[in-house]
Amino acid sequence: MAHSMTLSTTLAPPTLDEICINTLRFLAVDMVQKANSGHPGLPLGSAAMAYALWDRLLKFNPRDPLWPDRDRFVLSAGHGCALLYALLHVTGFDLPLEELERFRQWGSRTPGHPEYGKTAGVEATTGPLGQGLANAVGMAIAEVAMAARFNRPGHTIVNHYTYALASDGDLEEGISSEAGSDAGHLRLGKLIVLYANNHITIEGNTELAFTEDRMARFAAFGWHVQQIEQGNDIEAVASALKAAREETGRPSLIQVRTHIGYGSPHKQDTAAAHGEPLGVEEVRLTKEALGWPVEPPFHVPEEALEHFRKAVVRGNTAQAEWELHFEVFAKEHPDLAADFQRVIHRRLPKGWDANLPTFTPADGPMATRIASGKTIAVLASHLPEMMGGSADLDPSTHTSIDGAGSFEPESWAGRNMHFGIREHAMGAILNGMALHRGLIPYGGTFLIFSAYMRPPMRLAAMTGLPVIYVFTHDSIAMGEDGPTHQPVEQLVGLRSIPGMVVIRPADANETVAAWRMAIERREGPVALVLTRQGLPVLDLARYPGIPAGVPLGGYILADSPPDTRPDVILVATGSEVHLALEGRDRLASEGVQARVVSVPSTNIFSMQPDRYREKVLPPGVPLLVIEAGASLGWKSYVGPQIAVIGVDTFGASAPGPVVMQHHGFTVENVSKQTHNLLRHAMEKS
Ligand SMILES: Cc1ncc(C[n+]2csc(CCOP(=O)(O)OP(=O)(O)O)c2C)c(N)n1
Repeated sequence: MAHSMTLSTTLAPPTLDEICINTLRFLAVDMVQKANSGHPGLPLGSAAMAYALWDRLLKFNPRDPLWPDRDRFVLSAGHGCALLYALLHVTGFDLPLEELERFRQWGSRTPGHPEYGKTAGVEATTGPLGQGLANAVGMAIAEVAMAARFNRPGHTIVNHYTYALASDGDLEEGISSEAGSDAGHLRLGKLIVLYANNHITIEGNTELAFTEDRMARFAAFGWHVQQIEQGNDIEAVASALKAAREETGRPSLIQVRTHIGYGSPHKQDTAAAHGEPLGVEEVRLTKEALGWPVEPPFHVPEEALEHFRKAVVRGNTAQAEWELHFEVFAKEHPDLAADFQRVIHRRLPKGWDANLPTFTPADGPMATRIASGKTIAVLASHLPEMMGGSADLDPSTHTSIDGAGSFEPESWAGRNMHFGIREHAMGAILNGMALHRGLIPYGGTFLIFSAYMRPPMRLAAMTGLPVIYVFTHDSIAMGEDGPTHQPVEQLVGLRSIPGMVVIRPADANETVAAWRMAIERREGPVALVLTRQGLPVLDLARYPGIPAGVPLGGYILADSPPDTRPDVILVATGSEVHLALEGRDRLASEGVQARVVSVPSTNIFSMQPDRYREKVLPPGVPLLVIEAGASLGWKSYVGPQIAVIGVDTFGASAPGPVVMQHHGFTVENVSKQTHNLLRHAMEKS
């Protein structure tokens, strides 16, 4: 067993660095042991390199964890969070020792994986492997984009590094290749990844499944790569980190040979150290092996604490210097400085929604993706912080900002991002950009491929990140490309993510209102779901309720004649609203009075007070729902007297109108289903 630095084998008294590293190791070990749950192996093996970074190089202020120009540190291997909590505690963040003692317990600030917003100093919610690494790419992108926008000769207001600590699992996940490839292409020189190469994952040795040359792989992505054979050698780690910082034209990967469960006589270098407490006896043996007092647990030697807490003075000083510099910058560039403060605090400027388009039937038929593109053009002219793009689909998604240039190496001021065909990384990069703050990030692809980016979308919702998704080609009506490209279950799937707001506008004017909601929503992500095919524009003169109705999620678009209770309510979303309107006319000619309710967002509608919802959908009135997506969700949503025209198969390859017709999206079927529904209701009453 390679205990080259165990304190018991050296006669010399431990150095302060060694004491500090062991403080981190055993805080983590004791946390896991007390919780009887967690991952001690990675903290034991990676404490030294994390210490080298946090002690020697990382720029942060424990007293102001959100200082905009701090370095970012993402623990991509989120299962090793006991190490992060130990670092946050000892360096003086608002994380008292009692919180470490409550690791993984109800309501603690030390949850089982890092959760952004729960713990001061945690920069990203991590745990699903690979996400953190891609978040770091997004943060590094945000840094260069912000620097391009705000720095001026003599004033480097934005100037920080982004670090990530990644494990084998992070690098095995495909997203690390997507994000790594993008970062290499973009030449993100201030992104530095420490890779804990400990040869162990859950099932055993990495030889079981992970044998490629990781260094060669990242070098091929265009990264600067370095290797360290002895992960406990903090001087080697520190000098590699410095070399990485000097390499300004490429992101850096530092592959560090670490030992999972370092110091544990029976568990080091075995999978047994990965995800379960060492056990009381093994904790004792490990402490003894590394020359650490067995009792008390959660021991923090005074000299270690004193040393770690220098981070507070260091951080305060660094931030004060930055603030002084910012004041001078603000005198010379008052508008720019005000704008910096505005975007960092996610405030919208006055007049941000001026000149938003309104459309008339004369403009139509217009696909909502086209209306979205026109809306982006106006919004982006007022909101320089809007930055986004698509996964190689811009000609289809209409997500680019005309005249704003491409965001490419050496062209960091460009606002149009080219994510390449990398949806998974795109989602996580957008999260990283939002976490960094200062930008309104958005990304587009076809609705069907939202499935490729669900893991980061889920994290965006969990974390409450204001990210905007532009999903086009939103139903079987997209036609000829066939079932592989026709979304069916995506709508209900996205709606089911807690905190995700899905908006599927019915026409160009609803699309403008949807974008307004997306920009205004600061507390979580919004998915805009848009058509490929042209749709009639709803005349605002005839339907004046649209601008006020869309923000409520659902509203009465066209009612039964005044003072009559509708016989049936046709509930529709997106492109099917037009079919509902046609159905209403047809039914009127057949003596049935129908109300049409447009529901651009079920998520938002369900948040409205009962009173409002019952006004829109009075109990007892039968409902026919028309939506070109899986019917799941609607039936429980609105009660028993309901029928759904939906899509519960995979669609088919044919021109869009033909596919829609075969799936029952016709006026005839609306009429037929309504009569069936009413007959059913009569029989039951
Ligand atoms: C996407 C994803 N899949 C699976 C897991 C479950 N998981 C947690 S850690 C881990 C692998 C552990 O190996 P490594 O990344 O090398 O971490 P170490 O063993 O060094 O702690 C797995 C599969 C996960 N967290 N995320």
